[in-house]
Formats: sequence, C-alpha cells, structure tokens
Amino acid sequence: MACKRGALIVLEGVDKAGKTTQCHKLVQALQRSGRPAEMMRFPDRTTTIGQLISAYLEKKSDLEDHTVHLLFSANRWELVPLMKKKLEQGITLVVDRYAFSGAAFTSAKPGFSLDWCMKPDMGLPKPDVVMFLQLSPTEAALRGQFGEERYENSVFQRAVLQKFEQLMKDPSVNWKVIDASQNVEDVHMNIKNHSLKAITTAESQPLGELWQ
Ligand code: FDM
Repeated sequence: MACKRGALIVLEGVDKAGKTTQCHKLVQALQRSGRPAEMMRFPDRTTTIGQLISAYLEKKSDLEDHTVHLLFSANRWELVPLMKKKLEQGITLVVDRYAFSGAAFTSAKPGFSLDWCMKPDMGLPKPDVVMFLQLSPTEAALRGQFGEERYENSVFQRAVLQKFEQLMKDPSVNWKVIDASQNVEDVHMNIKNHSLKAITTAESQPLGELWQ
C-alpha cells in the first residue's frame, strides 16, 4: 500500500510575528512525536534564483519590480518537484512564507494589483493549512527595530498587512489566524493543534492546486 502523504503547512505573517521560531518548534514537536517533518523557507536563498533574490533583499542589487516578483515565484516553482516528492514520501513540510507573502509584498507596491500578483503562483501545491501569525504593527514595533533589508520598515509592513487581510478573505484557502501576541509556548500549542488536524485530513485527501 502506498504511504499516506504528508501535509503542506504554511506559516505566514508580518515581520516580527515569530514565524521562523514557530516553524522550528513545530518541526521539532512533530519529529519528537514520530511524524516525519521538514522545514522549508521562501525565498530559498540557496538556489541560483534564490541568490539573485537575496542580493536584491540585501540591497546589493536593484531589480525591476515585476522581474523580482517573477523570480520569487520561480523560486517556489523550482522547488515543486522536491516538495511533491517529500509529501508523497509521507513527510510533512512546514514552510516559512509561501505565495501569500509573494502576493502581499508585491501588491503593496504602487501600481500592482493583487490579481496580477497572484497569477504566477496559480497551480502551486496548495497548502493544507495556512496559519497567519497576527500581530498589530504597534506590538511588532515593541519587539525591536527592523533590520536593514528591503521592505523592513513599518510603513511598508502596514501596507503588506492590508494585502494579507484581503488574501485571507479567500475561502478556497484553509486560513487559520493565530494570535501571535501570546507567549511563544501558547502560540506553539495553537499552531501544533491546527497542524495535527491538517496532517490527519491530508492523509485522505489528494494535494490540491493553489488559487484554481
Ligand atoms: N518576500 C518573500 C517577497 O517579497 N516575496 C515573496 O514571494 C516572499 C516569499 O522577502 F521581506 C519578502 C518578504 C520578506 C523577504 O525575508 C524575505 P525573510 O526574512 O527571509 O523571511
């Protein structure tokens, strides 16, 4: 009998919401409970495309806005064969940012519609659950200064949050809003509970296609 597929679990949220910490904790908890799990993150800066994106984010290079949007999308597509392989092997993937960051960040720039921004990612493997770590801009500011990378400023982050709120109205995606202002352990328990449900559901459902 073919093994049960793993679940595709995505964590999204504005900067400082604790996505990366929570992804690590979730992978550890799943592994400890005997469920195969691995973490991925987008952008994946290790590939050739990822290196172009990384230089752009570090402000070492400038790229035209449409071009960089398509590179972020290409960086996801280039990893699809690997993602599908792992999911088929029964490995649950915990992903730090996905197409939702792609659409929210670019559409927060002047002259970009959300609709255009979503198009290149249509048909990607559809997450079984997308958890949005919610944190108000005021609380995010209390967690310290932004870094030096592109997009790391509070005005832009507010615009991004509005775009995420629009994306979360889409009922075709299994969104869960997580209160990221709680302490790390409480947020973790909340995320773990949603993830366990998604893993059980994924076992009996084929992998879907995003936004179509
Ligand atoms: N980002 C991330 C995008 O603009 N588009 C995307 O498709 C993705 C996945 O890149 F500012 C932005 C979001 C963030 C930056 O930062 C990546 P981290 O710290 O590596 O998550």
